[in-house]
Amino acid sequence: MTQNYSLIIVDPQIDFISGSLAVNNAEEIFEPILSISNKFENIFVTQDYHPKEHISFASTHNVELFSTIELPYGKQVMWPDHCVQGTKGVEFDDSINQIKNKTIIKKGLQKDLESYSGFHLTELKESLTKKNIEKIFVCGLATDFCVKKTAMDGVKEGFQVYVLLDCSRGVAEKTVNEAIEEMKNKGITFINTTELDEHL
Ligand code: VGL
Ligand code: ZN
Repeated sequence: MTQNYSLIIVDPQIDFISGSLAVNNAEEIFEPILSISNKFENIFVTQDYHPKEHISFASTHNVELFSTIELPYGKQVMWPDHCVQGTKGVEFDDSINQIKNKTIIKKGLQKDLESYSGFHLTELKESLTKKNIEKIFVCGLATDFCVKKTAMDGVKEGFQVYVLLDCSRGVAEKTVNEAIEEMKNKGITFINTTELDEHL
Protein backbone atom coordinates (compact mmCIF):
# COMPACT_ATOMS: atom_id res chain seq x y z
CA MET A 1 0.00 0.00 0.00
CA THR A 2 1.25 3.46 -0.71
CA GLN A 3 1.54 5.79 2.25
CA ASN A 4 -0.91 8.64 2.70
CA TYR A 5 1.60 10.55 4.80
CA SER A 6 4.76 12.45 4.11
CA LEU A 7 7.69 14.07 5.88
CA ILE A 8 8.42 17.71 5.15
CA ILE A 9 11.85 18.93 6.22
CA VAL A 10 11.96 22.70 6.22
CA ASP A 11 15.11 24.61 5.26
CA PRO A 12 17.86 22.30 6.64
CA GLN A 13 20.48 24.62 5.15
CA ILE A 14 24.00 25.68 6.07
CA ASP A 15 23.05 29.31 6.74
CA PHE A 16 20.50 28.23 9.36
CA ILE A 17 22.92 25.75 10.95
CA SER A 18 26.31 27.44 11.03
CA GLY A 19 25.97 30.38 8.67
CA SER A 20 24.63 33.91 8.72
CA LEU A 21 21.31 33.07 10.38
CA ALA A 22 22.40 30.14 12.54
CA VAL A 23 19.68 28.75 14.79
CA ASN A 24 20.79 27.58 18.26
CA ASN A 25 21.51 23.84 18.37
CA ALA A 26 20.24 23.39 14.83
CA GLU A 27 22.68 20.53 14.20
CA GLU A 28 20.87 18.43 16.83
CA ILE A 29 17.90 17.86 14.53
CA PHE A 30 19.73 15.73 11.98
CA GLU A 31 20.15 12.56 14.00
CA PRO A 32 16.43 12.25 14.81
CA ILE A 33 15.51 13.24 11.24
CA LEU A 34 17.73 10.54 9.76
CA SER A 35 16.43 8.01 12.27
CA ILE A 36 12.85 8.41 10.98
CA SER A 37 13.54 9.15 7.31
CA ASN A 38 13.47 5.45 6.39
CA LYS A 39 9.83 5.25 7.50
CA PHE A 40 8.71 7.59 4.72
CA GLU A 41 8.22 6.80 1.04
CA ASN A 42 7.75 10.48 0.31
CA ILE A 43 10.00 13.18 1.72
CA PHE A 44 9.89 16.82 0.73
CA VAL A 45 12.72 19.18 1.61
CA THR A 46 12.16 22.91 1.30
CA GLN A 47 15.03 25.16 0.35
CA ASP A 48 15.07 28.88 1.08
CA TYR A 49 16.50 30.11 -2.21
CA HIS A 50 16.83 33.87 -2.33
CA PRO A 51 18.22 36.10 -5.03
CA LYS A 52 20.78 38.72 -4.01
CA GLU A 53 19.30 41.88 -2.47
CA HIS A 54 16.18 40.02 -1.38
CA ILE A 55 13.46 42.15 0.23
CA SER A 56 13.89 40.36 3.59
CA PHE A 57 17.56 41.35 3.90
CA ALA A 58 18.46 44.28 6.18
CA SER A 59 21.31 45.12 3.78
CA THR A 60 18.82 45.70 0.96
CA HIS A 61 17.17 48.51 2.91
CA ASN A 62 20.19 49.71 4.88
CA VAL A 63 18.43 49.15 8.18
CA GLU A 64 19.38 47.46 11.44
CA LEU A 65 19.53 43.68 11.57
CA PHE A 66 16.46 42.05 13.12
CA SER A 67 14.47 45.29 13.05
CA THR A 68 10.96 45.15 11.61
CA ILE A 69 9.83 47.29 8.71
CA GLU A 70 6.48 47.81 7.04
CA LEU A 71 6.26 46.56 3.47
CA PRO A 72 3.37 46.47 0.98
CA TYR A 73 2.49 42.92 2.13
CA GLY A 74 2.86 43.64 5.86
CA LYS A 75 5.52 43.57 8.57
CA GLN A 76 8.87 42.09 7.68
CA VAL A 77 11.77 41.16 9.97
CA MET A 78 15.06 42.34 8.52
CA TRP A 79 17.33 39.30 8.28
CA PRO A 80 21.02 39.05 7.57
CA ASP A 81 21.71 38.03 3.97
CA HIS A 82 21.00 34.28 3.94
CA CYS A 83 20.41 31.36 1.60
CA VAL A 84 21.51 33.33 -1.43
CA GLN A 85 21.49 31.33 -4.66
CA GLY A 86 24.98 30.17 -5.59
CA THR A 87 26.46 30.52 -2.08
CA LYS A 88 27.54 27.77 0.33
CA GLY A 89 24.87 28.85 2.82
CA VAL A 90 22.03 27.85 0.54
CA GLU A 91 23.16 24.20 0.51
CA PHE A 92 21.72 21.39 2.63
CA ASP A 93 23.38 19.75 5.59
CA ASP A 94 25.29 16.62 4.48
CA SER A 95 22.88 14.32 6.30
CA ILE A 96 20.04 15.62 4.13
CA ASN A 97 22.08 14.95 1.01
CA GLN A 98 22.13 11.28 2.06
CA ILE A 99 18.35 11.04 1.82
CA LYS A 100 17.62 9.57 -1.59
CA ASN A 101 13.85 9.65 -1.96
CA LYS A 102 13.43 13.39 -1.52
CA THR A 103 11.76 16.06 -3.58
CA ILE A 104 13.28 19.52 -3.24
CA ILE A 105 10.92 22.48 -3.06
CA LYS A 106 12.62 25.81 -3.63
CA LYS A 107 10.98 28.89 -2.16
CA GLY A 108 11.69 32.59 -1.69
CA LEU A 109 12.92 33.01 -5.26
CA GLN A 110 10.95 36.17 -5.83
CA LYS A 111 12.96 39.22 -4.89
CA ASP A 112 10.10 41.36 -3.61
CA LEU A 113 8.23 38.76 -1.54
CA GLU A 114 8.96 36.82 1.64
CA SER A 115 8.14 33.13 1.47
CA TYR A 116 8.39 31.49 4.87
CA SER A 117 5.96 28.77 3.88
CA GLY A 118 6.89 25.77 1.76
CA PHE A 119 3.46 26.14 0.16
CA HIS A 120 3.99 29.76 -0.92
CA LEU A 121 4.26 29.97 -4.72
CA THR A 122 5.56 26.41 -4.95
CA GLU A 123 4.39 23.07 -6.33
CA LEU A 124 4.21 21.48 -2.86
CA LYS A 125 0.41 21.31 -2.56
CA GLU A 126 0.04 19.80 -6.01
CA SER A 127 2.82 17.26 -5.44
CA LEU A 128 1.27 16.10 -2.17
CA THR A 129 -2.20 15.90 -3.65
CA LYS A 130 -0.97 13.92 -6.65
CA LYS A 131 0.44 11.32 -4.27
CA ASN A 132 -2.81 11.20 -2.30
CA ILE A 133 -1.07 12.42 0.82
CA GLU A 134 -3.41 13.53 3.58
CA LYS A 135 -1.14 13.76 6.59
CA ILE A 136 2.09 15.71 6.84
CA PHE A 137 4.83 15.62 9.45
CA VAL A 138 6.64 18.95 9.41
CA CYS A 139 10.04 19.61 10.99
CA GLY A 140 13.25 21.57 10.45
CA LEU A 141 14.35 25.19 10.79
CA ALA A 142 13.10 27.40 12.15
CA THR A 143 10.19 26.39 14.39
CA ASP A 144 9.05 29.99 14.85
CA PHE A 145 9.22 31.03 11.19
CA CYS A 146 9.31 28.63 8.26
CA VAL A 147 8.24 25.48 10.13
CA LYS A 148 5.32 27.39 11.62
CA LYS A 149 4.22 28.97 8.33
CA THR A 150 4.52 25.69 6.45
CA ALA A 151 2.53 23.83 9.12
CA MET A 152 -0.17 26.52 9.26
CA ASP A 153 -0.52 26.59 5.48
CA GLY A 154 -0.71 22.79 5.57
CA VAL A 155 -3.82 23.10 7.73
CA LYS A 156 -5.27 25.74 5.38
CA GLU A 157 -4.71 23.42 2.43
CA GLY A 158 -6.64 20.68 4.18
CA PHE A 159 -3.88 18.39 5.45
CA GLN A 160 -3.71 16.80 8.86
CA VAL A 161 -0.58 18.39 10.29
CA TYR A 162 1.93 17.22 12.87
CA VAL A 163 5.08 19.03 13.96
CA LEU A 164 8.04 16.93 15.09
CA LEU A 165 9.50 18.92 17.96
CA ASP A 166 12.76 17.03 18.43
CA CYS A 167 13.44 17.42 14.71
CA SER A 168 13.01 21.22 14.84
CA ARG A 169 14.75 24.22 16.40
CA GLY A 170 13.72 27.87 16.59
CA VAL A 171 15.30 31.31 16.47
CA ALA A 172 14.18 32.49 19.94
CA GLU A 173 12.40 30.93 22.91
CA LYS A 174 9.69 33.58 23.11
CA THR A 175 8.70 33.35 19.46
CA VAL A 176 8.90 29.53 19.58
CA ASN A 177 6.44 29.43 22.48
CA GLU A 178 4.10 31.85 20.70
CA ALA A 179 4.38 29.82 17.51
CA ILE A 180 3.51 26.59 19.31
CA GLU A 181 0.47 28.23 20.88
CA GLU A 182 -0.68 29.55 17.50
CA MET A 183 -0.19 26.19 15.83
CA LYS A 184 -2.03 24.33 18.61
CA ASN A 185 -4.97 26.67 18.14
CA LYS A 186 -5.09 25.64 14.48
CA GLY A 187 -5.31 21.96 15.39
CA ILE A 188 -1.68 21.04 14.77
CA THR A 189 -0.37 18.15 16.87
CA PHE A 190 3.10 18.14 18.42
CA ILE A 191 5.02 14.92 18.79
CA ASN A 192 8.56 13.62 19.16
CA THR A 193 10.14 10.93 17.01
CA THR A 194 9.54 8.32 19.73
CA GLU A 195 5.79 8.80 19.26
CA LEU A 196 5.81 8.78 15.47
CA ASP A 197 4.77 5.14 14.94
CA GLU A 198 1.49 5.69 16.80
CA HIS A 199 0.52 8.42 14.35
CA LEU A 200 1.50 6.97 10.99
C1 VGL B 1 13.62 31.43 7.67
C2 VGL B 1 14.00 33.60 8.26
C3 VGL B 1 14.19 33.95 6.94
C4 VGL B 1 13.32 30.03 8.12
C5 VGL B 1 13.81 31.76 6.35
O1 VGL B 1 13.68 29.08 7.39
O2 VGL B 1 12.72 29.87 9.20
N1 VGL B 1 13.71 32.36 8.62
N2 VGL B 1 14.10 33.02 6.00
ZN1 ZN C 1 14.69 33.50 4.02
